Amino acid sequence: MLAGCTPWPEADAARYRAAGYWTGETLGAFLRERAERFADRPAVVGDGRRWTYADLDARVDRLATGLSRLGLDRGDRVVVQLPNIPELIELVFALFRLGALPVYALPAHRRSEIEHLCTATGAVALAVPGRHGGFDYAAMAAGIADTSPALRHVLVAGDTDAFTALDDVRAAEPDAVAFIDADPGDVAFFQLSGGTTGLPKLIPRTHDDYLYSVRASADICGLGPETVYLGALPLTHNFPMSSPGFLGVLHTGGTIVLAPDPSPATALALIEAERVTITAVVPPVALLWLDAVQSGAQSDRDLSSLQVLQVGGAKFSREAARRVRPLLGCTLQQVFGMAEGLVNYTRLDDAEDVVTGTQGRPISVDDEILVVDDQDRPVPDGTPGHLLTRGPYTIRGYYRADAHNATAFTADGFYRTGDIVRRDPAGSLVVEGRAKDQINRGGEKVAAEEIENHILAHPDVHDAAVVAMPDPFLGERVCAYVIPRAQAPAKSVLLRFLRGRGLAAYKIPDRVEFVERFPATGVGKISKRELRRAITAGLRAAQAQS
Ligand code: OOB
Repeated sequence: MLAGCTPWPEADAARYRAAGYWTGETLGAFLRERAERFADRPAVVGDGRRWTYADLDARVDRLATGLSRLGLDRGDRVVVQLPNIPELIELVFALFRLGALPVYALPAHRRSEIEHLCTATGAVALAVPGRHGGFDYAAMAAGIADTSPALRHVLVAGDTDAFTALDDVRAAEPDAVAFIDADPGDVAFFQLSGGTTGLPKLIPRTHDDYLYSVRASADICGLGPETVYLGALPLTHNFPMSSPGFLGVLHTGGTIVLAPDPSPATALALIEAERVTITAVVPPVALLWLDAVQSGAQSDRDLSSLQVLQVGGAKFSREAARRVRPLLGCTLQQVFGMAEGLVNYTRLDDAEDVVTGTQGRPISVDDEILVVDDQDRPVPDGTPGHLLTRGPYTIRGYYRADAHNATAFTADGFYRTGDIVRRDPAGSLVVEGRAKDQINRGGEKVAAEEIENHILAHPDVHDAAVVAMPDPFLGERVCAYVIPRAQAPAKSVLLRFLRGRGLAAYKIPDRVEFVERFPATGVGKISKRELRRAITAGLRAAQAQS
């Protein structure tokens, strides 16, 4: 396995192979095989284009050839920050065919995150759109190219003067010798961890482990050749990629429809026009869709093709869950997953109270689930505890992170998810809270320490503590408590300073509170629990007054 990664112990690997989970298929070969089987069926629809499986496969060969001529090779890392356009799917499969490793970034990421991904993986190339959603990615890439020594290429989907356009890379004719057979047991790509530390950790996923989760997810979600999947969330995130996501759709010969954004106006129009059967969203997006239909703003849409709405990434309230079938006319599926591996689904034939009141159960009978107290002792079903997990598609370590791995995993290889859950007698999990120092802003994960470090870089700041504050729409927002030095900076100045550091917008604190000192725990650590309580009480009092 790639240096810096933690392999599964050989006995477990042998067990996963014997059970038929790890089949030896690689992502490069995966598309070729499906293209032969589903050649003339529609594969990808988006950005004004419609590609069949054969079209996609041929484009992938031509792009892989061009990338190879550019010097990209087996094992090279490529940071991929493309929005939901057909080229995203084309590019990642071209990289798989070369044995190069995509490093998945989100469109919301900015210089700070992308620079980190480039340096932490030694990426040789970065793929961005030119301009997208009002942001100039090519200009951002120019700054990063100056500071990332290994970076040799910036690839742009769209027009570009300064860099290499993907359209110019694609060879006219594919070159059969360009393709390699990757080792199915080795790392295929990197996902980004939601993180709890100063810098986001990288998650190495193998062909074997990931494709198992894709096949099993496609099965659980009832995908088939008639499936039409709307990619509404950014497709580089694990949820719309593999749960069952666009890979699950390609696995079964279905069609992926790409939405440029998940707003009700865009997404519901696409569901109607393309006869979408299933899609995946985070809770705030689901709330927007429910409200748009209920208020009449989108009530004339024909959504009768929609069979399943998957909601995950953050806790979906029971009240909202109950509105899905009456308003959208489809089955709700709750998805509680993590880029590190484990994914839980409510099943399509589960009883209504399971679907609306739990976050589902694991994909596999070989997903080992432990719910434990602070001393790692199992708690009885029904009692909340820390969720630990180990299994055929859950990593055993982050990339090049020995010190962090020592605490993020138990000695016997269980991943400490940082989630507080309770298990009901039927084995379904209910997410009750979180022990990790992270804010879940409507599915977007913010590591408190990362933001604290950025705030601490301001010369007028003495100390900072970032906590979640409740929000009816996003579930949580980001609140920064700051102890100033002699002179407190104006809030607007501090926020401008943070934006200037090139952070994704969702990480910029929604609220800043200046204080003289932080509440302390019994042992003298900052009591974040107390800070969360204070901001929650403050918000309640303000609401009662208004
Ligand atoms: C998904 O993956 P990540 O890596 O962005 O975030 C994982 C974390 C979980 O540990 C948990 O804290 C939270 O996100 N989470 C949920 C949840 N789904 C994820 N918390 C409550 N309820 C849920 N349904 O978010 C992800 C990956 C694959 C599929 C779906 C989501």
